[in-house]
Amino acid sequence: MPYRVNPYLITRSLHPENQETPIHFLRQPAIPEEYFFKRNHFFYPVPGQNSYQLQVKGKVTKSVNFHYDELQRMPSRKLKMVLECAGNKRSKFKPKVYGEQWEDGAISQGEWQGIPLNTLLAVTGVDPDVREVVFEGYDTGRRTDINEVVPFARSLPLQKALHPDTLIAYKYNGKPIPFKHGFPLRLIVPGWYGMASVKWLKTITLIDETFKGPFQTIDYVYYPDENSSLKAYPVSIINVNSIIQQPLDRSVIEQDAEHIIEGIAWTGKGDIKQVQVSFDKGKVWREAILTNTSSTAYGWTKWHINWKPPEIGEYTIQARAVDSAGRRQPEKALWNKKGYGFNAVSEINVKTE
Ligand code: MTE
Ligand code: MO
Repeated sequence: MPYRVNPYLITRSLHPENQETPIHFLRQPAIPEEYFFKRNHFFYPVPGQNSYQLQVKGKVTKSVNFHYDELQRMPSRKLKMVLECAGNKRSKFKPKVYGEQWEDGAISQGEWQGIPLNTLLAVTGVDPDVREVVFEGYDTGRRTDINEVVPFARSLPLQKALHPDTLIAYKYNGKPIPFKHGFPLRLIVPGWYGMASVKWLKTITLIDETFKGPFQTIDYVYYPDENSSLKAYPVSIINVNSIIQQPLDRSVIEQDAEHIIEGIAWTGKGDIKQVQVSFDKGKVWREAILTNTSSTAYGWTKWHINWKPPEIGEYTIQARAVDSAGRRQPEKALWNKKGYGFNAVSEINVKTE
């Protein structure tokens, strides 16, 4: 099948295909397919057919195969949400870490439509001893670290799986999900980093133990510094974070003019309450104006602030977001071996003349 390749995305790896979005394209509230970043651990699977079925099995009263067509007739929900890779901004860690060197663009936002997973689990029944729900995709490949061929599979704690916003999605921005983003069915877990939202869903299995797949126990774990007293723990909720989209980093701008500094901010916990901007390396923080704050439960918030550079010279512009859970972007991100969750204060440099 021929797929269109968008020349404006930045390729971090060709096979599997990993591409990020230049941040100036992240301005619409619903990002179209051609500007949607791609993160794949394996080659693309064989595309699903319309006769496609989703099997729900394991510790259930009865296993059920749900047909793609039947799913579309069940009561659905629509959610506009940020999908961000846990490795977004990895290239900014110091010291550097291994893995795709994402800059700021492994993030997107769009509207997903699907059936709450709890609707399907009400049909199958859930055994009382269930602890986790495992989601397996159609894509498989050899992991050289464990020398095994495995599918991409992830689990959720039962409580998160039952949350009404955890969806089995079949539409993106009002159309069937683009193949590279999970057609025909994709799990959608708002508020969690992207690895939780399993594409090309094949099976759902309820288990009474903790899932030990490599994408759960080797990858997507915060391994802090060797010397640190912090213990390794799994990657889940999106950190509070932001980007400065205008001006772009290392721009040369006019001194004797009013500039609009703008960007987006997002979080996996509550919503964005505040964005502060500094033009003097953190001595003074000014409040940015937030727009579209309502309607953004899982979406990003746009912010802007006006600025007239006081003199000719070089400036560092910094932005830090605060969420309704009271979390704020830290001065220094928590360094971890695999480079997840980078959310230090956002920073660009400009020169005025
Ligand atoms: N699902 C499958 N089946 N295979 C994958 O490799 N990658 C995950 C997640 N779901 C992945 C997957 C990761 S790490 C991210 S960040 C998102 O999908 C990326 O979604 P996208 O490619 O639609 O942007
Ligand atoms: Mo990811």
